[in-house]
Amino acid sequence: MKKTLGSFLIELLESHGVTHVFGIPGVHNLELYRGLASSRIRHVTGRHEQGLGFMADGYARVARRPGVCFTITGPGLTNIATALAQAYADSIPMLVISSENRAAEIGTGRGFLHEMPEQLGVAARVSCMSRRLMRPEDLAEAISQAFERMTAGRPRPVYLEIPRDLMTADVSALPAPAPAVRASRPSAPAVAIAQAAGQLREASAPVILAGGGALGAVAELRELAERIGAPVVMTVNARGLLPPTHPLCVPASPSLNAVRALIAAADVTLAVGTELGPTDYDMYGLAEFPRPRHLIRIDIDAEQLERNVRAHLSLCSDAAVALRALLTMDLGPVRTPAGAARAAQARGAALGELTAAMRAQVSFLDVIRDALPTAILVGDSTQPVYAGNLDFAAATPGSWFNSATGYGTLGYALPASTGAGLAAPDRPVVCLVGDGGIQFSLGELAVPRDVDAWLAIVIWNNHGYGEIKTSMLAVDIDPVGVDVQPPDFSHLARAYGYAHQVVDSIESLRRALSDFGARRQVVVLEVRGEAFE
Ligand SMILES: Cc1ncc(C[n+]2csc(CCOP(=O)(O)OP(=O)(O)O)c2C)c(N)n1
Ligand SMILES: [Mg+2]
Repeated sequence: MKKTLGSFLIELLESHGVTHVFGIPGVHNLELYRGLASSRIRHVTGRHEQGLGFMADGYARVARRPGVCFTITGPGLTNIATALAQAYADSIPMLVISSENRAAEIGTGRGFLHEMPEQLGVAARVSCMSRRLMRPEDLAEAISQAFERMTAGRPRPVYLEIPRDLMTADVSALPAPAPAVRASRPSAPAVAIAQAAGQLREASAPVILAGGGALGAVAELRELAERIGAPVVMTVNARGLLPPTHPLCVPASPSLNAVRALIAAADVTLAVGTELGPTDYDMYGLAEFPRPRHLIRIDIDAEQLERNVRAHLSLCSDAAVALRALLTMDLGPVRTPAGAARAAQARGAALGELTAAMRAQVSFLDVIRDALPTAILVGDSTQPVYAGNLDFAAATPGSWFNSATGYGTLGYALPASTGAGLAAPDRPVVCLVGDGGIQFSLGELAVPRDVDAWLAIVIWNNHGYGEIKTSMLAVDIDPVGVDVQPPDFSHLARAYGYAHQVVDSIESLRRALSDFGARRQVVVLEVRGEAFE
């Protein structure tokens, strides 16, 4: 019986453990859908390709596996390019498989449907690998290569395009795909580990800076921190690595003076899986992050070790591999209590740096976390998310991520929260989005209903681009273009069959969350922003 390349692709994805594909079908990629309905893979249809990409991103962060998307030639690819760029900036593994015109049509400029110049080149700019399938017999190898690139080193998006005429090729004579092998992760040489261990053993006031790259090393990082008594400063993507009640937890931004003072006073600073990049370490672009007195960096990406802040000792390694090796070494006596006092001091001082409005917004987030301890909070670029990025203690690793950092795309939160929920179907998800940001991806409001999500869409409604208005006023620009009126969210919720509630006090927030937490549902909670200022 004939087996087409398209149906073979589905088999290959299954063999790599893919459970969900986020896609929008069209005539060009039709053949990718052959065999999908009878496979174990669940297809989730977005309403715009940017939404697909953000769903895959949210899915990948929570599942800790690549998110996979199917798009069409041309506009499908340009629409998803923003999500690719967001995933690239945040080191998220995502595989976008797109159609291309027939091999002989590509690059002719004749004006075929969806034809665009240099589709492959556009995708290459926002992915760590961009490849066109040239021969049907290369598919299994191409998919293996894609998964290797997404999982063996620094995770980043990968792009694969398949000319339409290849999709129908008969591949029934090709051998069955070999089982996927897990690539080994890079590790630092033993001598560098020994050096780092020696420096940590001698340290009397060490500090750890943890980034998203440490999320695969939760237990190891905690054990190391406790052994050497190091407060753990967590970037946005690392929040929750230590629970809020842990004595060494510093869930505050290294952009704050209090946290910088903690690091400045450290004799040894160990940075694990963190870019030391400006959106975490200098969130408001006020002053470059100062180089610590003695910096040890662990990063899986050799190039990243050269960026932002030069280390005194660099270890190119997977975080868990390096930390496990360090834990086998002599690190001196256990010194948790001394570090706990420094962590407590930094936490207190950090809170003191927030404005009253920001403190109110952090309390708002605390109420959400405490009412829904297992929830995943997915944020957009909106005021309470900025405040949280400065000083919010997430309950668990990976339960706080947003687009207010890094690439910073408005409209991320709604689709990303839907994807997050698909990866953790038994956990409630809270989408934190502004009235401006949600309008960037309103169409994706339909998807939570499609997938029977457990999602609270918390809209911070301040009737416009609040933070941008504040920024204009701060530099003496007469506000213009920022007082944009939102739609009536109660009508909008009704259009999709979701309940809608207004939240204008901590009590009404608690009530709404308790109802939401009691059963699987999608609710729209419209927050009157001014009530929390
Ligand atoms: C795609 C995109 N376009 C523009 C911006 C610039 N921008 C950042 S925040 C913001 C306003 C967002 O308004 P809203 O979601 O209501 O949040 P608020 O500041 O009012 O809390 C804008 C326009 C952006 N981050 N992303
Ligand atoms: Mg707003």
